[in-house]
Amino acid sequence: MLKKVGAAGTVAAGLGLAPVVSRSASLNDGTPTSATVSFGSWKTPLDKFTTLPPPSANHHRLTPMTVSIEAGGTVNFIISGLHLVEVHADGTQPGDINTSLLILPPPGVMLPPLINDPHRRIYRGLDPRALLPTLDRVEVVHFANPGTYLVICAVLPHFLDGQFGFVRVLPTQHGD
Ligand SMILES: [Cu+2]
Repeated sequence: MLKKVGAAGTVAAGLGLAPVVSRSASLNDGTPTSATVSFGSWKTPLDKFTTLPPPSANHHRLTPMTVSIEAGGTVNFIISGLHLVEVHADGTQPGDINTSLLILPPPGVMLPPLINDPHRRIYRGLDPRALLPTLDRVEVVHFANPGTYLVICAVLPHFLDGQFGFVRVLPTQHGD
């Protein structure tokens, strides 16, 4: 009996369980250090099992439109559909994006143009055209410094339809 308890204790110590609990408590000051954004979503009713959905089956929005995290935190973009995640530097507004700079699809290919404005762009995600037909994915972006960052979908018709939002990165509250 005593031998069994001792073995279990050894296993727990080896996994480092106690330090993990202690660390998460020290970071819990009320401001999230990560946030999740739904980057496009599938409308219902829909059956993706057998058919590649048409563009009209997707809701081209960021949900929520604005999230707040602490500096050093992350945003988990959960991407559903043919979208291209881009983050632009602190203070960029949607009107600053030059929508005349485009990557056009090859002749005869029925795909939308992609915005290609590198000005103040600090992150660009995977080219969704290369991912067809399996578009749904996650991209996690790290934000080191405070600021208000514009996030857009660089698929031209989506951006023009209002698929953008903001990440507010607040100064770190905890001391470590
Ligand atoms: Cu999009």
